[in-house]
Amino acid sequence: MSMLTLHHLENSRSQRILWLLEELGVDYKIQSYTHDPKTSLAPAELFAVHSPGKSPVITDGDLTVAESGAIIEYLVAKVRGGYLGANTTLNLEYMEAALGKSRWFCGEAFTAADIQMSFALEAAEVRTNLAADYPGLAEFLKTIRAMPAYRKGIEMGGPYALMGDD
Ligand SMILES: N[C@@H](CCC(=O)N[C@@H](CS)C(=O)NCC(=O)O)C(=O)O
Repeated sequence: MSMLTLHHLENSRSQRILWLLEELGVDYKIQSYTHDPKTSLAPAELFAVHSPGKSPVITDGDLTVAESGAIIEYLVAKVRGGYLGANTTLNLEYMEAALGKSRWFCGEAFTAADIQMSFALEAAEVRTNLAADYPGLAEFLKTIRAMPAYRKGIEMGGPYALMGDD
């Protein structure tokens, strides 16, 4: 797939997209355009990329995105989504491996560390397919949810929206 390209018109609001690309550390290339010296409009080459002939415009593979706001949202989602997704996976894999080595997070006995870890896992359960991808972590949640003190805590605190059905 071809590299993300910013179609950049000189002296224009496209400058903000250059700044954002640099902030996000995205790999990109610039296709530069200059204003028509007679009309001050964008050159015909920019109209060929996207018919209104305005900059900024980005192309990313087969996709063309115009309008500054849409471009900003696209770039932020593309980079942050990838970053968060990759880190979530790394952390869940690490926790799954830990529970592969011992019954609880700090060994064979239940400790407060398990209470500390529970929230991240309950949050992950809502956003991932924990049962299929991380069976050890899913089993951990099932086990803690059957513990009397956990259940009493739910009773004391009222409905807990992160919880699964079981
Ligand atoms: N609402 C658009 C406006 C884009 C726009 O008007 N860009 C100007 C440069 S600041 C442009 O391409 N002018 C060239 C022309 O009108 O031919 C956005 O924010 O992306």
